[in-house]
Amino acid sequence: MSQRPLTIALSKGRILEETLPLLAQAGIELLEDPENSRKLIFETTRPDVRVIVIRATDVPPYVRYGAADVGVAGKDVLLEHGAEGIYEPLDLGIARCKLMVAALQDAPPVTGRIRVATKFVNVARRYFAGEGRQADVIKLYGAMELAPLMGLADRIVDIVDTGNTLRANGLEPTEEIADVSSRLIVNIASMKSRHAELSELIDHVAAAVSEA
Ligand code: PRT
Ligand code: MG
Repeated sequence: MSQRPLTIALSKGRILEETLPLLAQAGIELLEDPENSRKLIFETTRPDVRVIVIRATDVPPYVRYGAADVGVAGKDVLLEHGAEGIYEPLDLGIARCKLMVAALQDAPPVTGRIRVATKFVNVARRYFAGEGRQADVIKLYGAMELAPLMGLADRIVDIVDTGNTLRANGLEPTEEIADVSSRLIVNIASMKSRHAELSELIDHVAAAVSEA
C-alpha cells in the first residue's frame, strides 16, 4: 500500500463524541483519546486510516483542498462557509440543532432596517434578503446573546438546541432559518481516485447511522 492513509477530519466536542461510535462500527477506532491529548493527528486500529482533529470551521477547507479525504461538519458551517467542491453523501443525524433568529423576550417587531448580530453573516444576509427585509449584519465571534441586551442589535442569528442559553439571557427564538445536523463530507477527487475504500466507508457509516 503506497498510498497515504485515508484522512478523516473531525472537530473536538460534540462532533467528535458523536462521530467516534459511528466510525467504530466501520471498524475504525482511535488508538488514543483525542479529548485528552494535544496531538492533532491520530492513528487508528486501521493502519490505512488516520484522523485529524481541527476547528469545526476548518473541516470544509481541509476536505475541499484534499488535505483530508473525509470530514464531518455541521450543516450550519457548510451553509455559512460554502460547500462548493465538496461531496456531501450522508446526513449523520448527529449534533442536531437549529439556526434561528432570536430577540429580547416580547421585543416589538422591527419596522425598517433591522440590525442583526451573528457569527453566521452569510446565512443571516441570505435569510433576510430572501424575506425581503433590509438588514445590517454585524459580525461577532461569540456571546451573540449579549448584543440585543446591550443595544448593539435588534436580533441575533445563532444556533439553538434546548433554548436554555437564550432564556438565561432574556431572549427567545422568533424565526427558524434551518434545521442543522452534521454531514459526512468527502473530497471530490478522492471520491474518484479512492472510490472502493470511500464507498465502503460511507456504506458502513450509513449502516451505523440507520441502526442508531
Ligand atoms: O466551540 P468552537 O468555537 O471551537 O467551535 P463550534 O462552536 O463551531 O464547535 P462546537 O463543537 O461547539 O459545535 C460543532 C457543531 O455542533 C456546530 O457547528 C453545530 O452544527 C452543532 N451543534 C449542535 C451546536 C449545538 N448543538 C449548540 N448547542 N453548536 C453549538 N451550540 C451552542 C450554540 O453556539 C449556543 O451558544 O450551544 C448554545 C445553544 O445551546 P442551547 O441548548 O442553550 O440552546
Ligand atoms: Mg462552540
